[in-house]
Amino acid sequence: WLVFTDLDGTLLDHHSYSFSAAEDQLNRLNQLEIPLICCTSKTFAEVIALRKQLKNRHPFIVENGAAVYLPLAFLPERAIQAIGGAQLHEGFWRFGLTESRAHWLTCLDQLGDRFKGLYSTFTALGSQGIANATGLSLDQAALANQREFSEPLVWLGDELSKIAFTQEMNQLGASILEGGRFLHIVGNSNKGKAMLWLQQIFTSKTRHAFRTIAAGDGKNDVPMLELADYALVIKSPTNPRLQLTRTERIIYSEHTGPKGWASGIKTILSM
Ligand code: 2M8
Ligand code: MG
Ligand code: MG
Repeated sequence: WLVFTDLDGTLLDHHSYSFSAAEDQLNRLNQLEIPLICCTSKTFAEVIALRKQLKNRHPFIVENGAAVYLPLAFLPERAIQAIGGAQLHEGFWRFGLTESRAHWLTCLDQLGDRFKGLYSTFTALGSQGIANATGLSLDQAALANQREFSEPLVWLGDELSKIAFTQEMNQLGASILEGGRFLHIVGNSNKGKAMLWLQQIFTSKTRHAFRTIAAGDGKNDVPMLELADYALVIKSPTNPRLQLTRTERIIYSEHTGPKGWASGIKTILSM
């Protein structure tokens, strides 16, 4: 098994960011030596802080699938070179799968004043604004703003202007993903593509196939929820139930956040 999990609203409570309701199942995954892979909108800096709390040593995926990080000891250096495209970053191998944050900010500039006042980017909000919008502490908000490959923004306009904005950004090569609170400007990366990429790395490392579980609560999780062997759809306190095109091996959690996560993981592992 490999478990790919979203964090906000899934393993972490949407409001308190606590994972305590999932502690028993987290311990169980450890005992069974099942890798828990964070696959999140969060940044490298945020995941590093969370991995310490989770006592997690596995590879992880950040910024909605824009980059995959492998611990240095995960693979020998010749295997890393054979994959290609890795950079050393603070004790990890980083595989960037899309353009930089600066690139997406330039695309926003190219829209000129047309959507002025209809959104506020993380860059414009700054740490204090991000803290206000998310309930994160000022320090945590600063980590959320240390972005490498994507730009989140709060949408302030109506649905129609959001559609127009999305179309114009698409023409500039950007995709718009929806998380629990924000729109995320990214390239053609997503959590599903990054999950398959990393699954392939696990398979070639161990020379055996894995069954995968993907857990998520937001539209940005749909690509991985569609592609995993088992989809664990976590009830969201803010959004309507996610629609998937797959019809089999889906669990819809009864509870939100870590409580729903824990019972869903328990159910799937007993299948
Ligand atoms: C943002 O991500 C969530 C994910 O669903 C959202 O879009 O609401 C990210 O910017 C992340 O870095 C941050 O930690 C999180 C805080 O709620 O919000
Ligand atoms: Mg989420
Ligand atoms: Mg997320």
